[in-house]
Amino acid sequence: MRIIVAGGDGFCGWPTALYLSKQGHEVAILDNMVRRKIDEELGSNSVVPIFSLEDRVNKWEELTGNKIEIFTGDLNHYDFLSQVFKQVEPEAFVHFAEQRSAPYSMIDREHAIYTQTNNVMGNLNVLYAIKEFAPDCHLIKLGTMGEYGTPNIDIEEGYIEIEHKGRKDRMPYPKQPGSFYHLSKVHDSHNIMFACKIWGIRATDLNQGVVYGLHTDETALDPVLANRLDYDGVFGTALNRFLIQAATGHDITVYGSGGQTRAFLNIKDTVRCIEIAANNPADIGEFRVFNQFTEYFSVNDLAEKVQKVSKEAGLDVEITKIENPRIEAEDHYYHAVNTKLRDLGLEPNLLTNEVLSDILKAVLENKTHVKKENVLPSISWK
Ligand code: NAD
Ligand code: USQ
Repeated sequence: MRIIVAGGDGFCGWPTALYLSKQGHEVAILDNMVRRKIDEELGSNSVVPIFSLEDRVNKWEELTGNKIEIFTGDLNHYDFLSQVFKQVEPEAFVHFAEQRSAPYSMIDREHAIYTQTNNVMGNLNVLYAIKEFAPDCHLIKLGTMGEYGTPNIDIEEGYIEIEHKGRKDRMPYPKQPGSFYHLSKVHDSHNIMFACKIWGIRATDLNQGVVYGLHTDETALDPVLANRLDYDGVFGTALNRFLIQAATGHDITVYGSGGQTRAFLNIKDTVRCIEIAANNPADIGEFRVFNQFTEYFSVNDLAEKVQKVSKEAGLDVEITKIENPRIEAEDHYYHAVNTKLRDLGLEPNLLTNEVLSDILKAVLENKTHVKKENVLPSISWK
């Protein structure tokens, strides 16, 4: 299959591009490198040093004989995007290319506007490009479990049957997101659903949970193929951050009381979920939604797991509850459905102590790259 991986230089996109290439697909990466520029803006970095995209792709070809073409440019430049579509004639378009940090979107007005413009307009351009140049192309779009928020009822996969005043309908599941970033994903979902309805586009919205881990079998082949690993208070995500904090002797930073529960998955399952979606495309005109996670945990559960594994590795790690910089429920019901990807063959990599120890080991090898001043959260929702 000819597949474009947009955002293929990022944390989820790079291992996905390699995995799809290994399965024999013809993969092209589209990326405008903005994530690397945001590191400069924030004075931050990946814990694991990452090589240029050209170096990464050349090393992959040297090791496997597989070519990955690079298109450097912005989804918001429609002429550029049109050229890529005309040249590649994609059968699937995997869309990771968005500003994905909730705290970054909450810095100030400019960052909120950048996030929503970049994400919502970029996605709209992709929809138009599919309509104009590749109407049969399957859009595989990364959404997020955070679109749903934390309702006091079970979270279904995209849709809910509602009975109201004696009548029934299948409606999009209500969305109550918790940041301007998460809201951008809700806006994307609405635009995709509408485009499927009016133009007959086929799309899968993958509402992904928080991703942890760093290596996949492919990125572990050579240091030049290493994946990025964020730890700072802006782009670092809960479990990865806790492991890096443990490795560097920093207290584990639980925000508020720590009862916040979120859905999680290993990066090794992210790449597999994308393959499953690509191999089982949505029908023409179908807007399909999968909840892409394998387990859920409270922030306290995660902190305790990391503390336990770290103690076994001889590290003395404390858990500190700090004032929550976000506005979010800290004590809530959480039960989300995730059967669709399982039904299509996903076999989850669960969060065992062994998995935690492996990530911790990789982090310990790179801990000197952590800039300690970036570890505490600096952005408030208020
Ligand atoms: P990332 O920031 O590491 O990667 C995103 C990539 O997209 C970067 O390489 C960036 O340069 C590129 N990009 C951004 N805007 C672009 C544009 N307009 N044109 C071209 N390229 C652009 O993020 P990630 O962690 O790999 O996340 C990828 C996707 O998965 C995002 O859409 C995110 O919302 C979603 N997601 C991520 C997680 C997670 O825990 N990391 C969880 C759920 C969903
Ligand atoms: N948290 C802490 N301490 C920390 C960091 C986070 O207690 O040091 C808490 C947060 O308050 C929040 C939870 O952990 O309750 C998750 O925060 P996070 O930073 O790990 O994840 P989030 O901001 O939700 O965003 C990440 C990705 C985003 C993706 C989302 C999936 O950055 O791209 O969409 O996870 S989800 O959470 O399912 O929406």
